[in-house]
Amino acid sequence: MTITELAEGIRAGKRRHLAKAITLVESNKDSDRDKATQLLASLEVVDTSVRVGISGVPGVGKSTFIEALGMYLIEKGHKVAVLAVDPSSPTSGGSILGDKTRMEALSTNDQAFIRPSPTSGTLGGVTKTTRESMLLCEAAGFDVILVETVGVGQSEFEVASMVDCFLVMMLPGAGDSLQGIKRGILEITDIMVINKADGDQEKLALRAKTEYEHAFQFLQPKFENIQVQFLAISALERRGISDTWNRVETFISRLKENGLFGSQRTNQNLSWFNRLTEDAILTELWKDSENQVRAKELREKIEKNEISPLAASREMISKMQKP
Ligand SMILES: Nc1nc2c(ncn2[C@@H]2O[C@H](COP(=O)(O)OP(=O)(O)OP(=O)(O)O)[C@@H](O)[C@H]2O)c(=O)[nH]1
Ligand SMILES: [Mg+2]
Repeated sequence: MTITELAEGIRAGKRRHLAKAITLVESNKDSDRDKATQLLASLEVVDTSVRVGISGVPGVGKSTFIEALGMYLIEKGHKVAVLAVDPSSPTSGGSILGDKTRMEALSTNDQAFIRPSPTSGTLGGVTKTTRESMLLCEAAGFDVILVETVGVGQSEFEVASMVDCFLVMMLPGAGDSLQGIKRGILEITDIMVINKADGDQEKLALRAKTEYEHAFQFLQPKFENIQVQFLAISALERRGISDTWNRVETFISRLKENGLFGSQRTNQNLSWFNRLTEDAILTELWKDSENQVRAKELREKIEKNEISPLAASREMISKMQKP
């Protein structure tokens, strides 16, 4: 399939073309990177979408929630793309395939598009191509992009840096203390959803919600004038789904009213440009065999304590072959 055909298919909202294009974007081959760049350049930038990150520990109910939210949004006339970023799964789509049972309706609905992350361990991490995939989904007419992450390593922070709104899912009971929360998560949270507020756990969930609300009072807000939202829901019983979406929309409106929606996206683009460029420079430098040999020699000297890491690095830099 040519780039033009791919682009036409995407513009027409064809999921098969979208899937192929994402595969192209995910490829590490130089020639594919060129084609991907060409494809992205030929597509119109659509900036009317809403990008939402959804994170939480395994088992919190992300997939159940996304199935419910996705179907709710489709009923409202939206087209929903789900991009899953899962550094814990060693094979491509390991967990999302198992997830198909939990996203049964969504995975077979033609207004939805679900895509697992590429195999972990690729250069630049699992989120390396998620941004480009997101742009492709938007060009294909998907106006709500949900990026799901289980939150291992840096993935939560990476996802938070590519979405408009970051939603964190919590289990009831975990609110007893804030110690269970990974450092830095609170600072990137826009909406906190305590899931499984049903049956025996409903009271616990409501209490957790209050506790988190109190804890957040002492934190510096991410955006001035925009409060973090808290709610307790049951993804399984589909309670609180529309309420959650209303909070997302309210959050997005507040961003827009304060001129922050566009500036956040611009800042994200700028830091993404920096990351891509730095990665590319490093790749180019390490392609040079002289650089490789010199680094190897210096490493051996460090092992024998013949040179300090600082001195070695200065020597490396001073004699570096530039691409
Ligand atoms: N009681 C109750 N159970 C829920 C709720 N949401 C999800 N579950 C259950 O919790 C389990 C895990 O749900 P998933 O949706 O697979 O959770 P996940 O966060 O996607 O998990 P990973 O993909 O492993 O990270 C399943 O057995 C769900 O049925 C809820 O609102 N209430
Ligand atoms: Mg899941």
